[in-house]
Amino acid sequence: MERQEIVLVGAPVEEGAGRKGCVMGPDAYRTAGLAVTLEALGHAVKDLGNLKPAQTGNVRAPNGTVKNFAAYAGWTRVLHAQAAALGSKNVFPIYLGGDHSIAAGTVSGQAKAAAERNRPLFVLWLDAHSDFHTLDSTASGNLHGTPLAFVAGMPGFDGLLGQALAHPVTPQNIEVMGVRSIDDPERALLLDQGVGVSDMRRIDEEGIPAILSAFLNRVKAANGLLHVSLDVDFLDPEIAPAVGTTVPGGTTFREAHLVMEMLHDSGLVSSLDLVELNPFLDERGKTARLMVDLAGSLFGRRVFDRPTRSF
Ligand code: B3U
Ligand code: MN
Ligand code: MN
Repeated sequence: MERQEIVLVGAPVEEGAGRKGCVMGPDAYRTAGLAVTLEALGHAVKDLGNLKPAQTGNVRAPNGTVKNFAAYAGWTRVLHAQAAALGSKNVFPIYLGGDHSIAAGTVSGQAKAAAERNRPLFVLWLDAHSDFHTLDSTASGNLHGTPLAFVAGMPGFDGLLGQALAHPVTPQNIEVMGVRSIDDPERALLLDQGVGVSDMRRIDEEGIPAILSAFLNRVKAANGLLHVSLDVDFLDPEIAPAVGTTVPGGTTFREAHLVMEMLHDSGLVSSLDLVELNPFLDERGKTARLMVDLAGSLFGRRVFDRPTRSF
């Protein structure tokens, strides 16, 4: 990867999560030194600061279970517009969450920009959960469990943007990796739609390199762009405690860095979400620093230089 123009976009959103605290996420990444880490790797970094949600007037929740639907719509609209604009420029946006509901806007906006450039958008969803609930299937009503279904074009979400999603991500172009908690309706829909799912068993049996290189080869063959959405709970809670929805048995420090290093070497990644960091639950900044460290690996930090491998 050459020198990148990186743009940081803060999305202090916590309404999609079941507990408060993700609102502090963007500032925790700043405190943990995200910009200086990326600059030290030779990149240019511009921080746009934190966005505010769009006014949505009288958007109504589609049912009584979903929580904070108007906030979800307001954030999705502003982030969709921002991501569509950044995706048409020669910059690399990093969206600083905020809970994972921000990805409804970031990914849909990046997909719009990709479509305008006649490139398919692929999505690598690094998460303990698949976040593939529709507004009808969610039992918790926590909307951070729904953004991937929205961006994949599943029905029932028109209230979010106020119109149908014009550029959904093709479900077969999505890979959910690190997953170890899927609810029954999500499982059925993932299977039906042909979404790629590498759960922890598959990671244990096949290993990160085989799974990820196969996916990256598909992105490359399709001349695709790749959005990476990194949920803190992709990582094992022992190394990343600052998240409201810990699930044991997550990826290790070494596996996570390997994912980032392979992504870097592929040269295919064009945008990134860092989501679900809840600094209120952190231990002396350990999780925030790990997330910044992983971003460093994605942007080219390596211990020993050798000619770039292509996957
Ligand atoms: N699938 C559950 C749990 C969950 C999803 N995403 C997160 N948690 N972070 C739900 O509430 O939809
Ligand atoms: Mn998630
Ligand atoms: Mn998760």
